[in-house]
Amino acid sequence: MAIEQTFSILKPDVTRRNLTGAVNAKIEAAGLRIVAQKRIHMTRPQAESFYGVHKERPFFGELVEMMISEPVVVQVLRGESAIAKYREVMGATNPEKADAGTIRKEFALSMGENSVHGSDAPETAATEIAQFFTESEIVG
Ligand code: RTP
Ligand code: MG
Repeated sequence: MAIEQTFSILKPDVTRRNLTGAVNAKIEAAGLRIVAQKRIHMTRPQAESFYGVHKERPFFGELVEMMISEPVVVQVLRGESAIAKYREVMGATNPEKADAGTIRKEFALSMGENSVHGSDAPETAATEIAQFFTESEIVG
């Protein structure tokens, strides 16, 4: 198995409820290392471009409004099979369907306010990381 990097966002419902540390504890307990992290307030163009793949979906407007409503924490996570492992730790998109012990089961409020984002493939991980971090900001 290979060491990978994945891109993570702690969404506004996490920062608003002061759950950054609680979510990070789950990430670290899963063996993923936080090798870059910053708190930002996403701009509308940033959010629209980040979720561009969903721009024709009915929930797109609501999704963008939610992502720019409060600060977020953007991260790079590193570890063995980090992309798949983080998706496992996150749980299903719909928190009602998420497995016990996952971040979304424990913290998510709804399908939209579902606490975290994680890249779904190596290609998207690389583009998403490059959208928010320079090489020198990632410290292994
Ligand atoms: P993400 O991209 O944020 O990691 O989440 P995901 O892969 O599990 O889910 P995806 O299908 O890519 O959807 C992106 C985000 O859009 C919001 N969403 N709302 N109201 C709805 O029906 C709905 N469906 C999706 C969620 O915030 C989801 O994480
Ligand atoms: Mg997705």
